[in-house]
Amino acid sequence: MTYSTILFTIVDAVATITLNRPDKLNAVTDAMHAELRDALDRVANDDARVLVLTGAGRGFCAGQDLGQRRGGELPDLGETLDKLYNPLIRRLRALEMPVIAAVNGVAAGAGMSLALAADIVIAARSASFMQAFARIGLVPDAGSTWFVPRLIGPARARGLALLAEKITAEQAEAWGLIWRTVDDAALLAEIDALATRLAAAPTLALARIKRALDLAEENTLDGQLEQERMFQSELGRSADYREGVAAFLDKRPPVFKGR
Ligand code: LHQ
Repeated sequence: MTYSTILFTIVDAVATITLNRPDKLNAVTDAMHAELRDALDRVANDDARVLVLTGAGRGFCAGQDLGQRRGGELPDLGETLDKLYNPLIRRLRALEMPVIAAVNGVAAGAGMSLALAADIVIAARSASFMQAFARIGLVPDAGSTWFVPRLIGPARARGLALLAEKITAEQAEAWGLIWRTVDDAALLAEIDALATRLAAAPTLALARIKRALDLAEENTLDGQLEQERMFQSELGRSADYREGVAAFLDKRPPVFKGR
């Protein structure tokens, strides 16, 4: 498939998807969804060990492309979510490698949800986040009503969703919505360094960490202790655990294969 709305590369086990409709702040179209599906198939089937998600130009992603939504017959937005957004969010969360969102500019509506679906969110200082949905008469979707209160608590989540105000990257970091804010000029280098580091990490363990933390959102302590036991049994038999222990005892850096 040739892409017209995203850019996609895999270099040295680092997969990068760049949303690429800069004139529209990378608002998401049906065509972009199709290209994202195709790219994510390639990420899962290739030798990628980390995925970076970012945007071209001055925005990260302005959510659903509203240009596709003016007039005409009223679409069933539930169907749009069911067919396009929900599978995308589920897929990113389930991806068996870390996903980094490099938020280079505004992340609004479902664009903010997309960023928050990542495991590690790093934003440029000039970037911003907006639960834009209420401005057009909608409820936060694509996971935002799940992600936001868990990350920053119910009081702030309600304020953000009901008032639909933009917050700065620094505010997002201070509230614990994202991992870190960096200077605009440093974003690329920071993301490169982090992606390179994660591409050399014990990928299977990172995949199980993601899953364990997701399961913990619903589990009792008892259930979670059992879950940890099962994952640890599996990882205890992995090549990377063997290598990690050997490298520690040999006082040398480990060489993980991701298995
Ligand atoms: C856009 C968009 C956009 C098209 C900027 N579409 N063109 C909804 C429905 C279906 C099911 C699934 O779920 C969803 C979830 C959603 O995502 S709903 C929320 C959709 N997003 C929004 O409501 C955000 C709309 N955008 C904005 O409020 C502003 O553009 C923000 C605050 C993001 C940025 O403001 P500025 O920096 O002032 O930029 P701008 O407004 O001038 O935008 C630049 C261009 O991008 C402009 O185009 P133009 O041709 O006039 O230069 C905008 O029209 C276009 N654009 N967002 N979502």
